[in-house]
Amino acid sequence: MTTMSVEIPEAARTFLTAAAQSILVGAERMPSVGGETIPTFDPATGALLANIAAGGQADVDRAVDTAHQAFVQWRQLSPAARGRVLQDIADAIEEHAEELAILETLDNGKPLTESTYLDVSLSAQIWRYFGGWTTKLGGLTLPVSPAVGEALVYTRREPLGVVGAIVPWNFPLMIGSWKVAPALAAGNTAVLKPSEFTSLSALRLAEIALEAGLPPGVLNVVTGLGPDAGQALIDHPGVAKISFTGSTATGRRIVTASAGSLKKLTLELGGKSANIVFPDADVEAAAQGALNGIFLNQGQVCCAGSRLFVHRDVHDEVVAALEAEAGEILLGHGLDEETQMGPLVSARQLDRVAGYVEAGVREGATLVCGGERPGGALADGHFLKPTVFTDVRDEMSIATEEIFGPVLSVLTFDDESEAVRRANSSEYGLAAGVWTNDLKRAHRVAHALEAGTVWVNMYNMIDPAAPFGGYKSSGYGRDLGEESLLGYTQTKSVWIGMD
Ligand code: TXE
Repeated sequence: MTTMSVEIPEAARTFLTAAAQSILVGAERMPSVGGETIPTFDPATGALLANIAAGGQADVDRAVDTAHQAFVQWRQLSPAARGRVLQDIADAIEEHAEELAILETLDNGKPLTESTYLDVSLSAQIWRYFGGWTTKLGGLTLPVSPAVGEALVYTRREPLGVVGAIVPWNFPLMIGSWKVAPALAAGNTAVLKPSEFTSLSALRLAEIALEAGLPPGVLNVVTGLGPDAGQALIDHPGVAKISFTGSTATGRRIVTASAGSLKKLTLELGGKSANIVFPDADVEAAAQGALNGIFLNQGQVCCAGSRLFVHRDVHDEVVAALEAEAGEILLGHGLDEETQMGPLVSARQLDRVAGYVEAGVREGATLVCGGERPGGALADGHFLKPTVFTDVRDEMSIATEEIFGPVLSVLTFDDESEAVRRANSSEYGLAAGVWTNDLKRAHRVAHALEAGTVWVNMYNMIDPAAPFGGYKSSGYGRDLGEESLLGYTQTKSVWIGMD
């Protein structure tokens, strides 16, 4: 087990000292109108990292007004010019990669290698990808058949106005980017509300975007608690769309709040994704994929492969590999280069996950490894050892509810149709994994699974071009890809009389 060994750079220290001014409206950083702050902690040590502004209704009003003013010009900028700004932001993220990765690791706890090669790297790719779309977002000419005379009909993809992006704490920079970049590419302006647990990288991103040439007011950031700043954003009549990633409970609240104003919504909610290992798979690769599928980001991943269905014939082999490897994962401060797994984001999340471990034992599952907190130098952080349960039954809470932590439930199956049926029996449908060397089975099962993403012989892959989102209670609408871009537009049909 490791402790922090990487020095926090001067730029990041200065940024943290000024974090109380974490509301960014136009080109200005400011404290909240009410002057209140919320502490944010290093989850690896429990030490106070910074105080951020606790924004509320007045702050959201100011940000939405500013975003409306900026919308007038931003939507009229030529597509090429808009795309250029987004691509310059991508370059700037890469130039500031080290600083952004360190902030993300300090605030969220994840290992620096993950912040660097996943969060920051993908964020830059996302801005570049959507920057490329601005010049390709065209309409159609349509072959209409009017009863009288002739007409030319064409469609335009127009922006919605001000978009509210509400994001969680597990991938703050990346999820913030994958909501804001397509919104801006389509000509909208945005107010971003990061999670109160991890607001720093969103604020720094917005500053970097301004320095890279984004006109003031196009992207505003309001930090604060969900029931205050978040609720004010979802209730605001001037917000045309809410794009949200977070818990199913908050998602439902957003649907209710949007009923009056009929805001458009994209909701990416929880998951309980099935990862299925067939007996014809490369078992070693499957075990490795299962580990990656559950322990990435300490299991705080909406598409985590938290239900591992293993065919009875290869069950013992897979479980032996999981047990051996999980025990070797090095826990530590994310800023230590040797760390492979960091702490959970907060004491609340640790309690929640520990509660599920207790429930698993109580309900009769076998705890193969983990389940406890490490002591020594890590005792003050929100750490939990990588945990694997076997003998899990479908109805147990660890097989049905989203745990959002490093806890894997292994279930056994005997045939393909049974595996598909049980995988689909969840209320969620965000993602799934299939491990097989049988080509026909790979496609057959991928088509039968009720999930927005299916990975075959791989897991947890994300790309700016590939839509990401859920079936069933995992939400609706899609992030990423062309589909997400279209979700930030509305279609207008223009009729021209030709007689
Ligand atoms: O989520 P919340 P929490 C799941 C995961 C986790 C659980 C609770 O199972 O254990 O949710 O996490 C903002 N109006 N996921 O409580 O509250 C909030 O400030 C408007 C899965 O942190 O949904 C934050 O910015 N906004 C998920 C964002 O919503 C409100 C990722 C998400 O927080 C609000 C995170 C309100 N009334 C948690 N209340 C995933 N799908 O990846 C809160 N918020």
